Amino acid sequence: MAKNVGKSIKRVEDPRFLKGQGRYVANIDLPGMAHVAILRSPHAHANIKNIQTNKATALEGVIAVFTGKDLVDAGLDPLISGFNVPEQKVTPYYQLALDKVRYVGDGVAAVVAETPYIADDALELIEVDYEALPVVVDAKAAVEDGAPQLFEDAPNNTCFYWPLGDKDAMEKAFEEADHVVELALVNQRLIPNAMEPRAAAAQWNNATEELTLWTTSQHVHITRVVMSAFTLGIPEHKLRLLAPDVGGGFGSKLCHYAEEDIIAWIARAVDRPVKWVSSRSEACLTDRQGRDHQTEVRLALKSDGTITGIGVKTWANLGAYVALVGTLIPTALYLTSISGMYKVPGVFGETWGVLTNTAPTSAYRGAGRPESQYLLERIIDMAARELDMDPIELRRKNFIPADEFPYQTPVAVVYDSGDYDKIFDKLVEFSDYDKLRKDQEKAREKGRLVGVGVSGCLELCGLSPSEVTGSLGFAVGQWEAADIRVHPTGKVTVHTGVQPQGQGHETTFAQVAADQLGVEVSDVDIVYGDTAKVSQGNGTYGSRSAAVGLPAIAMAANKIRNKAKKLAAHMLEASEEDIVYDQDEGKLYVKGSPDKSLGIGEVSFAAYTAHNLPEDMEPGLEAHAYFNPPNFTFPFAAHIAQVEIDRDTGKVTLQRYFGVDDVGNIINPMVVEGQVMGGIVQSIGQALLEHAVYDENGQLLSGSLMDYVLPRADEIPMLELGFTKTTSPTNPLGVKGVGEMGTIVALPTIVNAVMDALAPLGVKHIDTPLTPEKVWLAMQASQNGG
Ligand code: MCN
Repeated sequence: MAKNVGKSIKRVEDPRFLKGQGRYVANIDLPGMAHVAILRSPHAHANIKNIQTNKATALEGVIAVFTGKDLVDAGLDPLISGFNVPEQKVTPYYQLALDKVRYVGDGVAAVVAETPYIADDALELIEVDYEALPVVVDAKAAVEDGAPQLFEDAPNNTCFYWPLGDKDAMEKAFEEADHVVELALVNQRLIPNAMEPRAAAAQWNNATEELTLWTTSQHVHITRVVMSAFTLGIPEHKLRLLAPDVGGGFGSKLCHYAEEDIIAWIARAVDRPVKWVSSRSEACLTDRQGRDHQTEVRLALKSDGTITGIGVKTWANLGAYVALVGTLIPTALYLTSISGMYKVPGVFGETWGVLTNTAPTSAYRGAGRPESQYLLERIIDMAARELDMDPIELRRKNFIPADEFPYQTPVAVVYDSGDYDKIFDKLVEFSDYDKLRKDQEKAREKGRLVGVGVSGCLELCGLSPSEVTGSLGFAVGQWEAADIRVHPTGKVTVHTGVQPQGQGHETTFAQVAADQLGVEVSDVDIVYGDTAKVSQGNGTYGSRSAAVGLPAIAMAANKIRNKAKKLAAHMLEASEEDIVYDQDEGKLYVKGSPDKSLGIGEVSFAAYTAHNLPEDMEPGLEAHAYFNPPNFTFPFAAHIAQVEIDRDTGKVTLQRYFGVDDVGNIINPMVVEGQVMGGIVQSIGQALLEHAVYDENGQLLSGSLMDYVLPRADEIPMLELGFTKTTSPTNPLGVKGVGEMGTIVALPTIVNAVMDALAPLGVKHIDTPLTPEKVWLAMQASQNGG
């Protein structure tokens, strides 16, 4: 029985956050620090004919003003695409626009001044002569002939086309189907809205020619490679990146942003520390946004409900430029899970990646997988209604049987492990599904619009196997690294290449390290997010930290244990094979003689004093490990929502919510529940409230939190959660990721519930967000025969 793993230990990081002692990039204040503000394009599409910066430069307190040309002249190369789809078009993304702006918010010039206020004032003195061009914001409209063109080298604004699966098998399934269900849906654009807006601060050391950049990033090592090898050209060993406390990322900080290059370059150019902090409105305009898919999905079934084919066509809006992983999301993270939990022979999907005059899109919690599971779980629900089957029954009929894992899907990936009947059994029991249905009947008899929505989902996560991700198009490896240093006194420092933005790594990682080494959680310090301290890593996204980061720690701990055993054997004059490393008690003893024992601290002290080491043993007790797993992990979930709709206003009230998740072995149940809850709440936002709306001129209409509606505590019902456990064979800890599960499953669950409530009125589908206005209009249209 593990001492710490599996326990709901309170998060050790929380006291500092609760006391306001977190250290964020915006808090960094260095002697002589200057401040940067960035001029943003007010046009969605325009040629830049001229930029006059003289008046801004002349303002008292302004240190310098730079344009895109200055950066290019100084040798800065454009941002890169870190994932490359075959035949992906090259569409240069300059840190500051050169001759053309392509979305409202595109950077045009940067002002450096003594204070942030002077920098902001100076922005108004920069005169830009724009020649406005026609605008396109909708992905399907952008691929039409005659649509405004963003880049000459990307005809019809099509950056790539990516097919996956067996087209012939899919077509055969539809030819032979008894029943075909079709749905066109929009997965609307979202703004991630991390609580901490992005920021960057940089310091150049003229003497050592080293540059330090503090940045709100989910992956400092990847950003360092990109800045060193591709954009800025400062050698990797002279470039130190730090992400101190990061206040939420949700995928939006999984990117290398223009501002990171701009701030780093300016610090060197003016030879002063500089800082840029985004405002909330600037964040709405320029943070990477999520989703924005237009999809046509078809499902082929036999009359008994057996699903035989899935066909998917998606136009994915990439925005104006390809973000670092912008093309990864609607391809390898999307089409690889379009058959979900189901055994379907004919599966084929295709994505067109489309450039439009909107902010670039990229990862947002779930990133590609909420999109795939939403279309699948929606159309399965529609099929159940059309075949007059219970939605759980139809799903059960098509699950991949538990004894068929590992399971090769028709869309490239192999599922590691799963038991989908088991999770639905638990959900049915846990939610008292039969009673929910009976209560619904009674409510319907009284004329109330009550709906019960069901959804399953699975997630490809634990982004890892480097051979696979490389073959898919990733530019970097996806292993993880860990370093353990046992200090002479037995206290432990763990360096990990992943880095939290709120996921509680300081606690859960310490739980694993403590158990692995037989020390207390309070004796372990988890260090992350600093390239000078952590030698290598790939950061946090794709729910990979537990499944890829923790095994690296376990592997390094194993090396430590082995060395400690060897040393203890020498100290106790026993043979190495007879030494027991007791991880519960934190001691090493001779088998059969527990009184002949040494504490971990005694062994590590001996390792460092090195007065009496075995022959060939080096002093010290530290180890390094890389973990490159053989496969992704595939956690899964089954959720139910109960909603009621107000007939007069169309307002949806979420009344009850049940979720059962399977994330393999759980390190910290409280953290895991928190992750699932946070994820569900984000999808309540997508289902009912949030939408990044651009008008036809490319102006962002929901550019502030007055217009972009986030869910609030009073709209969230009690989230009743349970778990099943199907361990993953892909890592020694048997864990699967959890960080995105709630987000992936909750959207179809809630939308299915709303459509279930509206079914008696004949409403089949409404695109999210299901605002009162949209629901009410759909109700009116159906009552008027529309
Ligand atoms: N964990 C566990 N047992 C498991 C799996 C995970 O105890 N079987 C713990 C882990 O040790 C970790 C946490 O749960 O403390 C989440 O682990 P994991 O699922 O590996 O996800 P990551 O740590 O890699 O986090 C990434 C994931 C993603 S992709 C997004 S987006 C996201 C999310 O996590 N963004 C978040 N959760 C977030 N939570 C907060 N507060 N803020 C964000 O920006």
